[in-house]
Amino acid sequence: MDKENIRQFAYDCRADAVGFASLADYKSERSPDPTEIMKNASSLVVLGYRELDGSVESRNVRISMTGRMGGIETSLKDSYLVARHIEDKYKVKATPIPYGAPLDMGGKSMGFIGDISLHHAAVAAGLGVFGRHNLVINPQYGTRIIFSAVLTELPLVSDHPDKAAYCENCDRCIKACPANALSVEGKTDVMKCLAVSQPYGIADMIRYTKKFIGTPPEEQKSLLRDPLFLHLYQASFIGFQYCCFRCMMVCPAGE
Ligand code: B12
Ligand code: SF4
Ligand code: SF4
Repeated sequence: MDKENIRQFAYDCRADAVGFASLADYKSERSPDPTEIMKNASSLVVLGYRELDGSVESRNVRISMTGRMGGIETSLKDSYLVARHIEDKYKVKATPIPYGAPLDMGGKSMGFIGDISLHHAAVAAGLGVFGRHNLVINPQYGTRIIFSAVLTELPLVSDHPDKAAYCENCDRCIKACPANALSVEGKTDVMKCLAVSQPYGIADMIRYTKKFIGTPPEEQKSLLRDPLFLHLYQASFIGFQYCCFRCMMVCPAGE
């Protein structure tokens, strides 16, 4: 009853896929304990948003990123509204979870581990299964789906796990990866992926800052017109600016 009410509410927002996971079924070994976020947390409502084919398939990565930004903004607004609906209707705590940022940039995780691992949450909520590219394949939208979630005290039973094998083992993702980041099964080489998918990220910011500091003041002026600086400036207000969507794009799995 509660699940169907929340599911319908989420669909009425803009979600393309909605699933529920009891925390007992959410298993992500390297992720933090969700009860550190919310002491009496009991379940996750996981929301899926399809990527637009026109954006993902564009040869212009700014256009792909624009489609992604639309998905992120929609998912953020929806997860806030779903959390508010749960608090209003059921008088228990609920909170939206980051789709990506903000991340804990300090400590051991160094920005690589989210507060909740959304692909593990999606699997626990029956929204799909991992493929060879280490992304979740949804039966309807294939790999072209991103996730957000709501953590709540409301006890909810997990949706049925998806046991189907959607990955066709065609190796297209491995061959298409420009960073060669998927050559080892079950593991994405994070540093290789990052270098290509986020060329204006933190590593480049550190490199640029070091170069700037080490340059004599009279030459610093020209460094402020360097294209890399201008890209870093833009990325600093976009957030994570992805410049590669290949593993999502080439995967044939899904409807
Ligand atoms: C940090 C991060 C990254 C990092 C590191 C990834 C990593 N190791 O987890 C980098 C920069 C490399 C990255 C890259 C990408 N990411 Co990313 N990323 C995240 C983020 C913010 C946190 C991930 C996290 O906490 N992982 C938890 C750790 C503990 O996971 P892990 O144990 O290391 O698990 C990894 C492997 O062990 C493996 N794995 C785990 N269990 C199993 C089980 C089986 C059977 C198999 C085969 C593999 C497998 O998959 C994981 C990924 O490598 C999430 C958002 C979120 N909050 O979840 C998005 C997220 C995972 N990213 C996403 C996407 C789409 C991408 C990119 C395509 C970039 C882009 N253009 O959007 C690439 C794809 C890279 C790839 N093919 O793996 C989506 C995935 C959607 C989906 N359909 O699955 C997420 C969920 C964002 C979202 N809101 O939807 N990402
Ligand atoms: S996002 Fe690009 S670089 Fe990263 S794993 Fe996928 S195809 Fe490779
Ligand atoms: S591209 Fe092929 S091998 Fe890679 S995840 Fe999709 S179906 Fe599996």
